[in-house]
Amino acid sequence: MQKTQPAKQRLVIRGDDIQTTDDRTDCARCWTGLVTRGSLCAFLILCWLVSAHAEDWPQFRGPNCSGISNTTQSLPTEFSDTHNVPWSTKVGEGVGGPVVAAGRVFVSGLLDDQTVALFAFDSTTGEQLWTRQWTPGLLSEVHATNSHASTTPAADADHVYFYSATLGMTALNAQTGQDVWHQNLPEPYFVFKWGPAMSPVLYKDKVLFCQDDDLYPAMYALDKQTGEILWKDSRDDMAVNYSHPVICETPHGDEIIVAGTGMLIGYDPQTGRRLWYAKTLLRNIKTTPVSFDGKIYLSVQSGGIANQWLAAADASETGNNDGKLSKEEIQAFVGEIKVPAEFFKKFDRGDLNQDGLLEGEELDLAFLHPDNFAGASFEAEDPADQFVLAFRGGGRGDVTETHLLWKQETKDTDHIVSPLVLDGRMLLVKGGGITTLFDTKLGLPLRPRKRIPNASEYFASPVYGDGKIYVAADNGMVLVLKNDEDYEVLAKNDMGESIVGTPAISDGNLYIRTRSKLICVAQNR
Ligand SMILES: [Ca+2]
Ligand SMILES: [Ca+2]
Repeated sequence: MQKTQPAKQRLVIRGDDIQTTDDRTDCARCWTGLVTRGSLCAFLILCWLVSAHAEDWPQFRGPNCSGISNTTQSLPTEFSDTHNVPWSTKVGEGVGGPVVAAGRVFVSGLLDDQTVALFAFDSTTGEQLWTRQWTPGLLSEVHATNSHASTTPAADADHVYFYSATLGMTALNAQTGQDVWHQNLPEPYFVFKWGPAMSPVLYKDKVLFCQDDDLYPAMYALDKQTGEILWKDSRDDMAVNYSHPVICETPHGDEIIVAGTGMLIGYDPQTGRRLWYAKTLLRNIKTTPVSFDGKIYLSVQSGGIANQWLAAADASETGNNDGKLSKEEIQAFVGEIKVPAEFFKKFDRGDLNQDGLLEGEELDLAFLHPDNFAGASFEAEDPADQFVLAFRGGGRGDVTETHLLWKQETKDTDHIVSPLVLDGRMLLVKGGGITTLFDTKLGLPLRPRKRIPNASEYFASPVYGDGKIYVAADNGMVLVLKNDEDYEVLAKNDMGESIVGTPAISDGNLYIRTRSKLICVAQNR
């Protein structure tokens, strides 16, 4: 049944211009779209992280980026893009997840090559509250899986925080969509087209933002009210990573934990000082750790990454496939946008024999910082190794040995999908639908690997609510697993379109961002 939107006034804001429309059809570019009507561990997640409302999903992967909702309401098992769907709407192309705060749901989208948008909807009715649009300017080519609308906003009852690589960080009034503050941040650069994908994370009075790119990797803490940079940690010792900050509550106070090249780092939230590090990770990490109860759980791999720099440019259509990397090949691979001279300084650093080519060890010398070689050192792990591991927070200095709780070698980590840690179990979902399970006390495998009945790539991370685990796949299926030791598959739901962004859960609703739509799913609707 078609739901008709009331012809009331809505704010439509483009850049700094605020327009008011009497009818959404007046503004085709707003993509207000079609709205249809059809239809135990959670409490361990630190409740103080959820400020405005107990069931908010304020940021990437929800409370503390854990994927775990403490919703007390029933969530649906069987659904589709039309069944058990109270509302759905087109929101442009994108891969960032939706967030929910104080009854509003926010999601970003790319409306065309030069229009990036942020939408605000009433989380129950789907009524569009406002939309903002910006012109992002010159955009680098990104990998087909990524998007120029790749980031997940963060939101509380007052503000929504939106990051875009070319626009920086903006805080908007959650109710009206009007600017509250803007903070310019260095535009990230990713030579191998993985592209930007980092999102803001909220902690008390701060907006945290980590961006490990190929030029100026850094971690920032901004003032929620003003956007002022309260502190910044230059992460020059990092290569490209895509891991979000999480909070660890320790006897010494809260710590901000960020995974990265060669190490896991614990930061002082007030000063940004590095309190501790654990040198156990490999070259790059794209999964986000899970932290609760003073512990941090990680899934890491560098399989295939040892040679990915070569594979990306030398073995591409624009390369000559000779096992060496030249500046010309990198430029040809990047295309028209000139590779920054700053980046080629790294190249020169690695080119030991100064023949203008990187090969073998020179690749690591170029792309890894000389002081942070943990992942590539011959004394350290084999770059192809994969692990699940757990640390205790609260250390100081090098805690590699002292705070490691356990470390388990595995062949079944995924390079993007973050683990779900719940009820003493750590669940991994890997491309192809392979699941593995470890106990969180000792890290021991709980059962042999098992395939869930949906062979697909997986980019979204699993989320939990109401005793069920939702696993969204690139092929548009959402698998629903029962949260017990067997992980029985309760349903396989077809959302009709690829899903890359991690779904959100709030107030008995599941919000699924497919490649072009935001779909609200709820029981018996
Ligand atoms: Ca070559
Ligand atoms: Ca060389």
